[in-house]
Amino acid sequence: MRAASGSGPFDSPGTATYQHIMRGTFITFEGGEGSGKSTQARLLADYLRASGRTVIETREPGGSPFAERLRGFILDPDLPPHEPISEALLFYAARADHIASVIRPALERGSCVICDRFSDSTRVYQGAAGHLEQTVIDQLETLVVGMMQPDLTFLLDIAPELGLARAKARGAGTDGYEARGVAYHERLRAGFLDLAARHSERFHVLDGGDPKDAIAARVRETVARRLGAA
Ligand code: T5A
Repeated sequence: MRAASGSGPFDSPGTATYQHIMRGTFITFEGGEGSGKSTQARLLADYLRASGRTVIETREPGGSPFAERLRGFILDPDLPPHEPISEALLFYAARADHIASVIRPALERGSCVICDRFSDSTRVYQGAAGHLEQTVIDQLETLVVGMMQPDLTFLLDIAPELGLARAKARGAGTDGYEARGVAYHERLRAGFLDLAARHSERFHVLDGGDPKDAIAARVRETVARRLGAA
């Protein structure tokens, strides 16, 4: 678990309590629709379990019983038009419970937490592409997430046309985000790449258009290096 800048609801990094409590590793996967995040999160979890680690696989929105209930509501394509701030508050309401009931306890136990999307998705979907001011997201982030920032984030970068075609071919229902136009998905892609450039210490950008096995091998190498150094 990595320290965020600014104060949060948890101890400061460098204090005995902070280092004592947070023994696990927090890894997130980010990217646009159909970029292959869920596939890679699952493959990494299988690999780490096979090498003897305790792994918690989770996702956002969702990941706890309360947050999963909110997920159904947030992703309902028939939700009436609403303010970007309302949408962001719903994601952070779900995230607060997810952190408190799943992520933080697992990291305290020393587990590896692998999360399919986390706060970077809010910064990009509601911020860069949804036009909610980053200062508003910064405030919510400080309030809800604080120090619980990922140690490592994999960005699966993919052309929106390819990602959307994959999501469609998979045959699952279309949520409100997938239904938005290609221009919106281009803004998402640019937003993710910009975020990755600004936080290069934790982001690893991978080509989501590559074959699954090749991506998985690169993910494993990066994680092995990071865990080996921990
Ligand atoms: N959201 C979320 C926000 O707006 N703000 C937030 O703060 C958060 C947390 C979540 C939605 O919520 C939004 C973003 C999202 O729109 P979701 O149902 O969780 O919705 O959907 P996504 O996260 O977009 O996930 P998807 O399931 O659509 O896509 P994935 O996880 O990127 O892709 P995956 O792994 O399921 O793969 C899709 C298909 O492609 C194939 C797979 O087999 C599968 O069929 N595939 C590949 N094919 C070829 N080559 C590869 N390398 C492949 N990798 C996967």
